[in-house]
Amino acid sequence: MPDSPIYVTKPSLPPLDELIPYLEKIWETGILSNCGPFHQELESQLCDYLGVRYISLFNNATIGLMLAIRALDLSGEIITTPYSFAATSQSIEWNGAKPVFVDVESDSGNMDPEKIEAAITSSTSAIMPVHVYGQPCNSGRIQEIADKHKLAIIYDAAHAFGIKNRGESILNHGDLSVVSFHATKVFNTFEGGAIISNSIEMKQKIDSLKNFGLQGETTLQINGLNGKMSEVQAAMGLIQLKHIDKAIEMRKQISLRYDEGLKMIPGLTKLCKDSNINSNYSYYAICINKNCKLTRDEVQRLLAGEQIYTRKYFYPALSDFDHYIASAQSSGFGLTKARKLSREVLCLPIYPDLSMSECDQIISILKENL
Ligand code: T4K
Repeated sequence: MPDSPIYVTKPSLPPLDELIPYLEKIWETGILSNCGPFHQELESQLCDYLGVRYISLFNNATIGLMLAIRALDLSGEIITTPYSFAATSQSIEWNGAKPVFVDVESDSGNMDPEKIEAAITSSTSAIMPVHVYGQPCNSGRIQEIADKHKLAIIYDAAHAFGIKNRGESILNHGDLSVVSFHATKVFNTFEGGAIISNSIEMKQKIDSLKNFGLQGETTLQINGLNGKMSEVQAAMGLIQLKHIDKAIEMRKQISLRYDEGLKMIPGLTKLCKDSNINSNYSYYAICINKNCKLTRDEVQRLLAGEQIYTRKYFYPALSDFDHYIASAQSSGFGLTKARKLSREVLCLPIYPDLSMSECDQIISILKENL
């Protein structure tokens, strides 16, 4: 048993003394919020780091998703994935639109592009896929379908900080992408998030929307919200950026250790479609199928008995929540792969401070019992 409990993740925190000069500056200037100097600097540095043109910082990704939908004036039905976190479908509903769930690919957990067209109706305005665990969606195919039917695309890229495919940021795909900087994410600003857009006009619209929809003091362009990131959060982001490459490298080493240690266990596979991307190693998701000695839930209980706390991201599938079940069933789209994954996937602990010996303990418990 480990000396202290191991959770699925633990936030990366920089040395506290690196934050002090930033706090002193904030105290000196009295600028706490409303797109101050740290906020502007973080936007600029993130554009360079991520390889994107325009970024708008947010207080969290959920508000970012809600305002991304508002920025594109979407309504009616939005096609999305049931294999995600509640924020994906909730952001659609907060805009008075209806989430329509289509099934996923079993080897990635991402929306299956070939299921989209059957779900398009005259009310469909957009597609909202999720890059689950940071694995890129098949965005080329999704774009083709969106172009053919004149639909917008918003990527829920909450897990996709820094992911590149053949050297290009996947955050540039679609009309807008929304990334999360929550405490449990690879890059955290305590809470936080951002919308990536492709034009200065769209960035200006989003920046207005997150500031109540105001344009200057006397004009309200549209109903907005308060989605602004504070200066303390932005300062945290500036410091985190100095450490992010090292943090991702440490995650990579843990991921490789799991790959090696878990490869021969019957009925246990890693959920990973594309190993040729620059991953951020944010999640280590395993699939435990019927050929395994124990079920997924039994494996979770076994590890919990050893103070190792895994998570069933994403169980239940969104379409199986009471709130959605009736409409998901009446749509008639089989969601069997999403349901199967939600019953079989377990996310193992992965974070920079997880020691190799703790990682080895987890591997040993699984090898001895499965
Ligand atoms: N879209 C997708 C696809 C998402 O996955 C999410 C969020 C969003 C959109 C929305 O993004 P944000 O609006 O949050 O920016 C967590 C997170 O709260 C949530 O951000 C995340 N996805 C979701 C997948 O997971 P919980 O309920 O699992 O978190 P919690 O509190 O149980 O934390 C897990 C473990 O992490 C704990 O056992 C201990 C550790 N932990 C957590 C926190 C918050 C810490 O050590 N320190 C901490 O401060 O939801």
